[in-house]
Amino acid sequence: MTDFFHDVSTPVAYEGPDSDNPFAFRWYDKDRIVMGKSMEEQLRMSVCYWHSFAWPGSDIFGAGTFDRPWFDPTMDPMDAAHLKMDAAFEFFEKLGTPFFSFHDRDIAPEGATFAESCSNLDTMIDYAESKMADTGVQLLWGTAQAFFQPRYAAGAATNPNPDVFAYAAAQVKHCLDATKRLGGQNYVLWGGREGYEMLLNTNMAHELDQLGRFLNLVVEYKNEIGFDGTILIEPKPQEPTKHQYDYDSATVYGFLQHYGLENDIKVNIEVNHATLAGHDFNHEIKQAVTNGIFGSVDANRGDDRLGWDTDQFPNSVEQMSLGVYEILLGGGFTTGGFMFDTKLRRQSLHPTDLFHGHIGAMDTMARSLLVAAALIEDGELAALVDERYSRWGADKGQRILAGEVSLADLHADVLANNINPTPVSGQQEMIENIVNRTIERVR
Ligand code: XUL
Ligand code: CO
Repeated sequence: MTDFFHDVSTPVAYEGPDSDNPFAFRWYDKDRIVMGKSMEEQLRMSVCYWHSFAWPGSDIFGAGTFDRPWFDPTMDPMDAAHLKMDAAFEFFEKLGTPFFSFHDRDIAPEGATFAESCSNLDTMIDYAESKMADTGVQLLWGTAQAFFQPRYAAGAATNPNPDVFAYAAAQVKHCLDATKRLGGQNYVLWGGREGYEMLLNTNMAHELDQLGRFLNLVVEYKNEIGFDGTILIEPKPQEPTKHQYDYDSATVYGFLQHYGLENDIKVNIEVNHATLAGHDFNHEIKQAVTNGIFGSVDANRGDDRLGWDTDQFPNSVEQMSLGVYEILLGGGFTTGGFMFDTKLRRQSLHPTDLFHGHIGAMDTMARSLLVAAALIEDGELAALVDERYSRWGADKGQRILAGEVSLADLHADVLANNINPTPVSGQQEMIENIVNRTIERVR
């Protein structure tokens, strides 16, 4: 093990809510059983490689602020990649997350040719394999970075040039092989530039068909090689494109149905992508669970004042509890988990800031799990919902849903029986109070 994070000498431990040790968990007690599984198994938390180790602390107005030895431009890129991986695994192990996630280009530099890029990745996958064996850290998901390089400026799968489509397909094939080799539990596709910047130069119908074809190729290949993880699309409404085709969960579901993929691909929902799409996080979860395509979560948050994707660490127990509640109602994670697609803010340049960000986020998720589990175990909210729809259980409601009555039948019924429904309270404030009481109560 390296000692890049030498300020944190022991693995981060659980000390309970009364601890004020900044390097201890106050809520994440990994072996504590919550709704039949340990916290570790329920939350399946993952560190992301890109923001934590490959991003230098730059923003759209300013250069990198992070002083990490692997960013030294005079270093051989493969030596830098090894050094970065040493530090990354030191961090995963000290923090105690069971998983990590990566893009191909986060862990291995792009070479002068595609063949060299593949060989760089293969070398780093070998190294990751040995690191995983040594530490027990597992891979939640892998993904190909098909949006950074200038060749992808006009999209990857949706590029007007079929050679770019082919290049992206080749990159995804190689990365899917690598993900399988490392026992990855999922493979993610975030369509960073699969959208348009200008409608006037865009053949939308053609681009959608290209994307549908691309995803079918991925599913066919996944089956061919026997990858038993889940293929996930990560919806996002825009940024960097003006409009991204996989705008939100509902749009993705319609797209998957149109291209015959709704049983093969699920969604990786990112909290701040939901916000950017004008939705609440729990809405996106509910939408995906309802359509049977819920897969995994990129846990983060935005900033109320900034319009771009700031990817901050989650710190709202209320926001996360409402999301975890929907996840638990949907049966919990299977192959997915909470992946911290989170970056430090530019001024948080000390390596230990990475611990503070993740410790706070993991405690937020753990406490949210306790709140969500308490809401479910109390059953008060579920009982209110059941009661609210209970009249549909009677004969009239059942006949309507079964398609046994026509519009004219309903017209006749309302006239004949002088039906005049009176509204009932939705009890929204009372329900909000139940949530707040539960947040106050759980320990
Ligand atoms: C970008 C984003 C990506 C994906 C992986 O907004 O969320 O980091 O999670 O490509
Ligand atoms: Co993400």
